[in-house]
Amino acid sequence: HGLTTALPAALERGEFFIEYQPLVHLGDGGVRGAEALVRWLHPQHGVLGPDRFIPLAEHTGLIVPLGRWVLEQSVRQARTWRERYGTGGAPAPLRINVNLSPCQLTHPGLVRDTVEILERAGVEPDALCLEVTESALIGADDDLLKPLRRLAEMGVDIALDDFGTGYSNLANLRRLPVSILKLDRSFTQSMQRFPADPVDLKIVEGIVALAHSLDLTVTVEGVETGAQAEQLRVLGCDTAQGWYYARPGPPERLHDLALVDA
Ligand code: G
Ligand code: G
Ligand code: MN
Ligand code: NA
Repeated sequence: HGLTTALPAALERGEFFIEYQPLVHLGDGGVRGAEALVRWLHPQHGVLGPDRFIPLAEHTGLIVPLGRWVLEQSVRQARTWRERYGTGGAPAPLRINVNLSPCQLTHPGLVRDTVEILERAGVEPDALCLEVTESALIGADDDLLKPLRRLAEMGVDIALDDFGTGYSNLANLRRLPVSILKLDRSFTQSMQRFPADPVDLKIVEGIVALAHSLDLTVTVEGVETGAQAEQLRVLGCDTAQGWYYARPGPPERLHDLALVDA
């Protein structure tokens, strides 16, 4: 496969770049951070989304150095935002979310690399959230969870991404070192219909109640309208992400959005 063989050189040549999509607090509408989303500016094919090359990078193992690069860039960007919007010498409480592939979870250097990257950038662990998909943690044994647990103990947040699309046992959540549920876009999409399916509303309400009872916060993805945002706020969701607020974009874009110090 042409793209597969081009991947290592692409990393060396600096053909990857990161877009950031803001995370907004549903209560006050303030920006609380952003999710880092990697892209490849391919010399022939133009901009390729992660769905085009992340599976290839996972297959060849390049995901480990690529993921490390994404983490390093994102954490440095977080440092820039936190300084720029900080007040009275204190950094702004802006956070960065970075996606982790299952292969990165099993790579022995994960904890060490993450600690090093945070220290080099001078960023507190609680400014970082690592997103792991629900499917990556289904049936996870203790060996797989150990590095995540270690990171969580240091203050790094772990989010369960695409929540609701896998088949995880809800009771299983207690076993996982996660502090955030990212509710999959499919739930948000069902809010788009009016009137929304009352069963879907009940399901979201139930997930939120369960999450809060386990001290987890709930982030919703794929919010495209103000009506959806309001509905999800009423249902108790904490944070939102989606085109209604902003599409993924360059880091300067965050500067244009209203920032709340809270
Ligand atoms: O960028 P887009 O909105 O198309 O993102 C599609 C998916 O690609 C995301 O939901 C995320 O799971 C994945 N993704 C984006 N950036 C990264 C990354 O840096 N590492 C990994 N492993 N996955 C990513
Ligand atoms: O990590 P994850 O796979 O959830 O990445 C989010 C994906 O969803 C990215 O591909 C991103 O471009 C996309 N996305 C982000 N916001 C919206 C939205 O409001 N609507 C839709 N349809 N897609 C979105
Ligand atoms: Mn994600
Ligand atoms: Na997701």
